[in-house]
Amino acid sequence: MVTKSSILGLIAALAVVLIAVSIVGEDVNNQIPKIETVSESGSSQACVDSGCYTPSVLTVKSGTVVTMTNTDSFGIHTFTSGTVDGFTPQPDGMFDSKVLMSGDFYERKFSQKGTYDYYCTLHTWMTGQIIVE
Ligand SMILES: [Cu+2]
Repeated sequence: MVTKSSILGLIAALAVVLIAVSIVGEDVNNQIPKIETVSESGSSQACVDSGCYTPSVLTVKSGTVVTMTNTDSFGIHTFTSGTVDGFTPQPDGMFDSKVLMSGDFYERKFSQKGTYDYYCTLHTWMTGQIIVE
């Protein structure tokens, strides 16, 4: 039997689902602002296709502080802004973590919208991108 209260209950349940969907949708544009290095990314180029940084493309909103951590216990790495032409680094001077020992991290706030390429100065096959929206 359909009662007035069961219909109200159904509407309430639907509202909860819609709110949950909208929160999940928001999270897509609001990734956790951290980037890590892939294990052993410095000792071989096996990571190139899947990404030597993870995520290899990070999208954040302007004003976000991004934490870049060397989680690779097998090597030292950098997060240096710029591009790599062949194996020749072309730093653009926007940011540079300098050498990070395993476990070390570097933080930078991204206030300006744009696309920021970066690479590892020690292993120039390691490249990534930060997109600030
Ligand atoms: Cu490296």
